[in-house]
Amino acid sequence: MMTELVEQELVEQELVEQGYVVFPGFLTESQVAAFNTRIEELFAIEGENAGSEFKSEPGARRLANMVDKGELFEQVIQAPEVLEAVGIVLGPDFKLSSLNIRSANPHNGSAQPLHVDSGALPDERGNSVCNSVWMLDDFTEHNGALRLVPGSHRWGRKPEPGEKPESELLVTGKAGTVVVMNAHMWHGGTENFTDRQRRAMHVYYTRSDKPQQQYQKKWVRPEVQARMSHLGRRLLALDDPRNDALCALGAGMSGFMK
Ligand SMILES: O=C(O)CCC(=O)C(=O)O
Repeated sequence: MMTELVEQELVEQELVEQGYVVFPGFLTESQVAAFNTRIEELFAIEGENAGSEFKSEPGARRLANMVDKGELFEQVIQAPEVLEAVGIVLGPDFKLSSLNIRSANPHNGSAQPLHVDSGALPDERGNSVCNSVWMLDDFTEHNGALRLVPGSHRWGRKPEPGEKPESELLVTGKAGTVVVMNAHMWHGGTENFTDRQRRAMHVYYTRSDKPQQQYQKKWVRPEVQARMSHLGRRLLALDDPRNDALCALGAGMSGFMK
């Protein structure tokens, strides 16, 4: 009990001060394998249309609208430990913004720019965006691991093009590791210098008064919506007229993709 409390306080401290927390070994090897099998199946089925529900990115394969694409993804958005960490960043009132796959191509020749997700800065109510990056391959120094700038979520501005603070660091880890981050913190994928894909799942949340990046009620098929749990429906904002109105005005912002 005591240990749990201490661990919770550490998670909170890291998220508040550094802007991120790492959960190693969050998924087992067989869970990682199951995600990757389904993801490769989807890349093969969707072909050139892969990711078309959102945006494409040079140097990376992407899939979007993942809640719709297999029961294992319906569970992913509801992971209690991740939701607890997201609540520390966003407060109690949040929803899923999008669930995407990003796979940095072998020898892709460039890094993502440092960015904040959805181009969002904290506002008078505080933080509005929180992302989790689920490693589906080992993230190494050479294969396009996530870079981030600890504490930059408190700087109140976005990075200038090409800006590279000295405090930037690389987050490496084994497949199955999950990084929860305040997505106002400057971050981005790095260049993949290896011969293999580097896959990750991005489970992205936003405060309830902001539009979803992908309007889940539009994209997730009715039969999938119908079998969602109470928590799942709430996270997808399926019964939330305010979300309908917000998304009608404009969903779909990325931090750097056009
Ligand atoms: O996949 C990664 O390592 C980070 C990707 C990212 O920051 C993004 O696509 O917004």
